[in-house]
Amino acid sequence: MPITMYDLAAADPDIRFSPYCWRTRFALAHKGLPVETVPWRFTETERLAFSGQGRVPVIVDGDTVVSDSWEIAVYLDRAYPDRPRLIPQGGSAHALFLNAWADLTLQAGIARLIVADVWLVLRPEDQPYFRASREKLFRKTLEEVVAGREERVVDFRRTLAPLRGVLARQPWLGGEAPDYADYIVLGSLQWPRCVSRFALLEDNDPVREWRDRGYALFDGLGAAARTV
Ligand SMILES: N[C@@H](CCC(=O)N[C@@H](CS)C(=O)NCC(=O)O)C(=O)O
Repeated sequence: MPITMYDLAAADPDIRFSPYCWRTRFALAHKGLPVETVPWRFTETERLAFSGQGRVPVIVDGDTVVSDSWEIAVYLDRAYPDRPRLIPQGGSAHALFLNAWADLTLQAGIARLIVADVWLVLRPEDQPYFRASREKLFRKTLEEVVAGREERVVDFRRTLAPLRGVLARQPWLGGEAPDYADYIVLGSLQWPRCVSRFALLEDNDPVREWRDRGYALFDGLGAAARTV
């Protein structure tokens, strides 16, 4: 039986844009596990009540329910030890650091450039919740948050220098082959790619070359994502 995954959707149910859900999509593909995704919207928290919390991704694997993308990756390695590992055995520090960096630094930087574009792709009934919750967080309107992004993106690109440093030495963040370290950051970068036409990365950026190689994995899973 395929694993079920609750996946954040835009008004267009085929636009799936959550960075965390993308991490899980790549993780399931890496494990070779079939998945059926269920579109979920921001205001449908009661539909996730069975998971004991209100955020996606959530996976249902037989009788097991797991939420939180990191916990899902850990679960998949534990439940499917014979399939390729996502996180090296006994060596989770590298991926755990990337997870925290992507959540707190990378995605915060991306949000300041594209958060108003997220609002645009949502269903009208989800827009008030998204605007109110994010404006409370930023203490500004969404439009004020993204103002001046054409100039500010230059500083954002500089913050990706550590990725470029690693990718100059090895083809994947995981080393010679991709692993969950790659899927964390590929997930974060899939979010702006799906909801916004704003050019986050320059064409000749090595991060972009790696990203496109990552999106070609698993028969082009990431490349095939519906974008605005
Ligand atoms: N730490 C969680 C974060 C999950 C999360 O924040 N998901 C967002 C979608 S990108 C969500 O469900 N947000 C609901 C909301 O903002 O109300 C993970 O890694 O899965």
